[in-house]
Amino acid sequence: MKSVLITGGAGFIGSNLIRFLIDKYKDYRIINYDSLTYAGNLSNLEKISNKNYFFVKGDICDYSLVKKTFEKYKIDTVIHLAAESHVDRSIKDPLSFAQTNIIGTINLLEIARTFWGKDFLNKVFYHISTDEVYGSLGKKGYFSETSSYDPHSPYSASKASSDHFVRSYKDSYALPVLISNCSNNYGPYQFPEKIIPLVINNIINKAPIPIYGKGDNIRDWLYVEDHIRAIDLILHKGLIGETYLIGASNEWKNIDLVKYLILETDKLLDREKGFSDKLITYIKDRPGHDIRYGIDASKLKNNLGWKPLFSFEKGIIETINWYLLNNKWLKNVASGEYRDYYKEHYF
Ligand code: NAD
Ligand code: TDX
Repeated sequence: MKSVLITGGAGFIGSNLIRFLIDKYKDYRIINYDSLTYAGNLSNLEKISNKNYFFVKGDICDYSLVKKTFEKYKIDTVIHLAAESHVDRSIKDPLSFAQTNIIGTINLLEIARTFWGKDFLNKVFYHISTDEVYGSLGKKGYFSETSSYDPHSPYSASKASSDHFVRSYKDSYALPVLISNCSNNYGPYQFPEKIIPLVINNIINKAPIPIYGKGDNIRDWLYVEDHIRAIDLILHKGLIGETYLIGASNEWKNIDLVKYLILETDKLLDREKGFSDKLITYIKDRPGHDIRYGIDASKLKNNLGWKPLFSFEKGIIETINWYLLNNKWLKNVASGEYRDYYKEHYF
């Protein structure tokens, strides 16, 4: 039996990961440690009723609460997802990104190292990171595990720094670590500040769809469930100390992506073809906007046998349908009403 601390488990990827692990590993003890920022929402996990699942409301920067949690649940595995994750917010408020993404990560590393002592047998600290640490590609080439770090936003700089700290704990203390850097995810439970749920939400509400610059920046999209399956594989079969890149070779120009979302969402809403085209609104570009991300995931594919199961067509339809069916969830997180509820219960 493993005792797994998942940080950021109430967020988009974390909640999808917890549901997957609880379903697949009935005997694992899963501890979801999350401070419930605007992006964390326990209704993402409300259908879980499992005696091996525990929630701790706490900040990863809180040394004494993280330490107590390690002691109480005898943590042997950490999957670290908690982060401030939105690039635009990082440009407005870089300090909170440095605090959570850098200091929070060091805090966890230090507690894992001291709590586990010298006995690192069957222990693992798995750090979930992003391809944005590698910066921006031109028309050709792909990121790989040997690409140089070249972050351009406070978000990606803070994630790059956290990656370096994780690696330093491997080299300085022999802490058993794993790192994966994934491309852009999409799917159910993503906060509607990120482009895909934001566009779906604005189509539903007939609101303007903001496109930075000319809309010709490129992102490499992966369905969240394929990311989760990669995390599962890396956790159980990955070589300790290694880094793995995750991506589905699914690059889309932002404007093409938005037009595709409009086409499919209008269809599902029974609107005439092209109805929502008029919502497209070009706005001032994001500062430091990376041109292109593209992943070479051959290490993960060749060494661990991973491959994505969702085509983009299938993943997008699942995603749009989920947001249409869960319009109450969407309205709730977009309005912030759920935060008042949590204030009553947890603050
Ligand atoms: P998210 O913003 O949806 O969720 C982040 C979670 O972390 C929230 O539940 C939030 O409450 C929690 N959190 C934030 N600060 C905290 C703190 N100080 N202490 C405790 N909990 C805190 O993010 P996401 O999209 O699910 O991303 C999860 C991880 O995956 C992040 O580390 C991110 O960098 C990485 N990642 C995301 C993507 C993507 O496309 N979303 C791609 C690659 C990597
Ligand atoms: O309103 C918008 N208009 C727009 O044109 C928003 C929110 C975004 N965009 C563009 C910017 C990007 O080129 O769409 C693209 C995707 O933007 P985001 O959804 O904000 O994602 P990105 O900046 O690529 O970062 C994401 O992917 C990697 C996540 O937020 C990170 O957490 C993850 O690490």
